[in-house]
Amino acid sequence: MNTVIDSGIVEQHNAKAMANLEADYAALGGMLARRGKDIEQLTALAQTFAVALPSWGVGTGGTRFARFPGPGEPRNVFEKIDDCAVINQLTRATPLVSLHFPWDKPTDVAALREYADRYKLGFDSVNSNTFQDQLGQAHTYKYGSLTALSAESRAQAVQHNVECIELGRALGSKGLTVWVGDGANFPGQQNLRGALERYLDSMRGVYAALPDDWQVYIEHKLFEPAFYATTIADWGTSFACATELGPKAKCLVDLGHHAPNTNIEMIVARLAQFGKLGGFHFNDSKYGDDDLDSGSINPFQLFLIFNELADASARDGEAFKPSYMLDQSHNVTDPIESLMNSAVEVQRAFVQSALVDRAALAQYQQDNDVLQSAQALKHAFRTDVSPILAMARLRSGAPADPVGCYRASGYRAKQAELRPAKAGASSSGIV
Ligand code: PSV
Ligand code: MN
Ligand code: MN
Repeated sequence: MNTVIDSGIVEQHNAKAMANLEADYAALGGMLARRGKDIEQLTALAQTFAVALPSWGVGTGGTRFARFPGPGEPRNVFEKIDDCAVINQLTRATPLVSLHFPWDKPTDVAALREYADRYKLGFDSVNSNTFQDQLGQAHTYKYGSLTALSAESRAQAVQHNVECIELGRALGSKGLTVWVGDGANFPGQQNLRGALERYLDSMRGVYAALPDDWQVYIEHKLFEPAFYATTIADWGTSFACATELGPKAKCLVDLGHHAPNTNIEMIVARLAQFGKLGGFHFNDSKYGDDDLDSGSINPFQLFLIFNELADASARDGEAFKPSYMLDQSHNVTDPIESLMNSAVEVQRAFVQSALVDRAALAQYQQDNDVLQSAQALKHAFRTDVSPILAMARLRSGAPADPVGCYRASGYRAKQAELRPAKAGASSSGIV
């Protein structure tokens, strides 16, 4: 397998970190043993964790106002794969990449698959894009895509999704994520029911093109760019559409796509209960679809979501397998560092959720012992599982501290030389 960072650098880093890590691991192991938890089992569990990387996340993001490019940004999908390979090499938690079309549409699909394969990277669900007009496109999406009144725009949007499936198939992916920004900016602009009828009609065309072993993920979002009424605004609409379409259609929960203070973990519980939880776009937010790093604002919410996932797993076993992906925008940090950190934060919530004493919690609930029920969750959340995560990485050939090792490797500085900024790239541009 090809690696981007010299494995000697990782070994050197771990040699320095080993003594402290072993001490911390032994201390945590002892504490967990007194709680009836086997640290070795938890470390093995941590090693199974995987969250997919968004191809668009390795470039510096932007806001509606400006974009401030960083040094050594990837200039094409192959360079994006290189950066994703770094993240996976240093975390061993991100073996799949999720591509967005046409942003990252390869001219040679087989070559891209082979290129990724050399790093042992695979492809997660592919994402369609009918929220922008592309150069030379025949029909505009200005007034909607899958919901447009224009039959031509709708047909074009369906066709684009079908092409995404074809591309994804050639890449070995098994799912299509559909997010549309369709909706209305003003009351009266749209017949609300009519728009959803057209959406469903279009999605039936997309659904019909799905291979047998594929799923389509419907991603809801409260608002933006439609500021009055978004067609697929909430999980209820998403659930109704996924149910209408059939068993291959599931709902995708992007953490940033809800009103502030929404109880997202309850949405997760509901979708899991009815077999429609397809997957996640992890990120964090304070106000809206901020796309901040996972776990950076509200790590307790992330933990509570994983607590519901652990409950669903305990109930449904192997059959319960939602797909995990990061969907973030990195405006002021090195995207590689943010993505590594975020993967680790999601993995942290996963491991913490395994610390919940489910039998004790069930008994507290049975006894209406409200205080202890809440404490059962807090106890798990407050446990610092960092030594487990570091040891899991180490055993999988990754560094104890991914960001520290990445900085020591000088990868970014090297890329800044190899990938010179395009002329004018430092001026701000709307993304
Ligand atoms: C929309 O806000 C979204 O979350 C969807 O997943 C898009 O495909 C993605 O962001 C990338 O812009
Ligand atoms: Mn998303
Ligand atoms: Mn979003």
